[in-house]
Order: sequence, then structure tokens, then C-alpha cells
Amino acid sequence: MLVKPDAVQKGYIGEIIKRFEGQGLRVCGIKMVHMTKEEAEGFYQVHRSRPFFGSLTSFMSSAPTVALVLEGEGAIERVRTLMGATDPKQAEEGTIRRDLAIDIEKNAVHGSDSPDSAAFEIPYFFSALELFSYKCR
Ligand code: IDP
Ligand code: MG
Repeated sequence: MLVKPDAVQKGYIGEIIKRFEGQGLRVCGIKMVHMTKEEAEGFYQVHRSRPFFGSLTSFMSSAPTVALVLEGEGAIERVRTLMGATDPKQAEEGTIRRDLAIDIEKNAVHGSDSPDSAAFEIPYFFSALELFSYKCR
């Protein structure tokens, strides 16, 4: 997942990680990344034909993000549930986007939506040597 520029700039990095760790997800990779416009376009290539692509990739390259790899049973689905709906106005109470996001574009977090997208997105930011599996005490 990514903590998007809006949430980094509002000082929500810790709050967001706390919500994932609090639900038993383990952080197995973490990195601060300021993407170039081209890197953001590559990351969001699946959305290249959407009307918001230019604005989204400008926003995502406007300031640093924090990339996290989270591990745990059903992690993809659980992360998406904790994030809430894309549009914070539609997101359920208690979700990250409802509580912390600004609008449908500046919506605080990104999360892989399938094993296939995770398999593309994780190596976009992390090498094998930067990922760690461990047991939680
Ligand atoms: P998701 O992040 O909930 O998976 P997607 O539909 O995959 O949502 O869209 C990717 C990102 O594009 C969103 O998180 C948001 O930042 C942005 N986005 C999606 N829909 C809109 C829109 O209608 N207007 C502006 N930005 C949008
Ligand atoms: Mg998506």
C-alpha cells in the first residue's frame, strides 16, 4: 500500500501504519518514495485512459509517499476494508479514507486490489532484499 502525498503532508503516516498493525497486519517492507511524474504514470498505467489520469499522476508525484508491504491472512482484502471506498464521502465510518482523506483523488491511501496487482506493485518499489517475513510476538 501507499500513504499518498496528502496524508504524508498532513502527518498521518504513523496513524495509518497504526491502523494496519492494530489489525494484526505485519509490516514486511517500508520505504519513503518521491515518484517522478513518469514513475507515477508507470505505477498507475492501468488507469492511463481514465479522465483523471493526468491529475492523479501529477498529485502522486507532487510530494513523497510511503510505500508499505503488509503481510497477513487475507491481507489484500483486509487492507482494502480498512482503507474504505475510493470516495471518502462514500467510505464507511471508521475507515482511513473517511477519517483522513481530502477528496476522491487525494484519498490518503492506495492499496493493491488483487494478487496480480500486488505482484506488479510490490517489485515496483521493493527488491527481494528489502522485504522481511517474521513472526509477531
Ligand atoms: P482505488 O484507489 O480505491 O482502488 P481506483 O478506481 O483504482 O480506486 O482509482 C485509483 C485512484 O485514482 C484513486 O485512489 C483516486 O486517487 C483516483 N481517482 C479515482 N476515481 C477518481 C475520480 O473520479 N476523480 C479523481 N480521481 C479519481
Ligand atoms: Mg485501484
